[in-house]
Amino acid sequence: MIRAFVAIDLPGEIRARLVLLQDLLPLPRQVPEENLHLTLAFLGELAEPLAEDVHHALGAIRAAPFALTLRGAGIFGGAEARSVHAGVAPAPALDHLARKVATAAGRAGARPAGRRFIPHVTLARLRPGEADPLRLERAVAAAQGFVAGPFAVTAFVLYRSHLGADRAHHEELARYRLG
Ligand code: 2AM
Repeated sequence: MIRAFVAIDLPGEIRARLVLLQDLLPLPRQVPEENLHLTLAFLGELAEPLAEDVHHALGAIRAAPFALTLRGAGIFGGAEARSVHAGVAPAPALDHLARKVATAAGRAGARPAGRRFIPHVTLARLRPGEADPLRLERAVAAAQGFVAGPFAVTAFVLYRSHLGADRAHHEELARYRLG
């Protein structure tokens, strides 16, 4: 089985900015720089023939390149913070691409996670009770001025996630060019 997701990988200079943002926040641990990405769809565990079908469906997507800007920061999970992320400035082209990816993967037979698409780049995942909520909220509020980009999105990627003891390894399976 292949644990798969579709994402936009980020240019090196954008990742470097995200690392600076991570360092400004009181995070018990950080998503490693090489794992920073913007998820378009999480596909879960796919049998290999299905992964092959999904690959062909993703390859048939036609969309133009677009510009993206990362902006601000946020917390998922409310009072019980689960993760901290960088936000994304509104980008209809990104929403369209995420929809096309979910539709293509769904038609190929995968079941993309049905949760609403809230574009973000996860900076840290937290264990229950690990974060000092007030301190974290203050730091995230102080980071609202964060901006990185705009940068050009010219491709999206099908990744295989290998879960490690303390960090995941994301293997690029295929890259699909836009335009
Ligand atoms: P996240 O950044 O919000 O955690 C690889 O695991 C990617 O798929 C992550 O970026 C993760 O999003 C996303 N993802 C979405 N739903 C998921 C799920 N149910 N389990 C694991 N990862 C999920």
